[in-house]
Amino acid sequence: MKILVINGPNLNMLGIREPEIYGRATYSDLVELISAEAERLGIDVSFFQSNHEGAIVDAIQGAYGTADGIVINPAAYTHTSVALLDAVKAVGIPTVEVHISDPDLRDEFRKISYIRQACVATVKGKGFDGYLEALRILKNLK
Ligand code: CA2
Repeated sequence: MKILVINGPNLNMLGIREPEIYGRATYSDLVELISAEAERLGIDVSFFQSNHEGAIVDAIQGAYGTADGIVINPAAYTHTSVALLDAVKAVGIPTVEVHISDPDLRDEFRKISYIRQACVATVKGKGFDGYLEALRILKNLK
């Protein structure tokens, strides 16, 4: 089983700023944690992070015909991007939306998620463990 893990804008800054919201661990710690769980689950995992909406659309399209599942934290694009919603719908790959924090408990504008309606599940407010839960959700769909 192949899963692509996509992280959106500013998540490359994990561990550098706002530790009170996102913790002290870095993006490479996150990649390491997910890789270890994927190995345990027998999943072939790959990673993509970008600060650019179009690049994320390209990554979702690139998963077509190659990935069995997508885990995506679209970060701020969660709350703005119809393009990401359309891309997930277009490829038809089971996708889990993940958020490190719980956006529903923060600013009003974070309560909207465009991508959510195309996702099989949303995991939020569980820190980095949310990505591991997302892997297990996708594995259990198979
Ligand atoms: O909780 C999440 O995972 C979010 O997707 C993170 C986004 C935010 O816009 C969403 O509402 C919820 C922001 C990611 C920014 O990441 C940073 C990491 C370190 C320092 C500064 C920002």
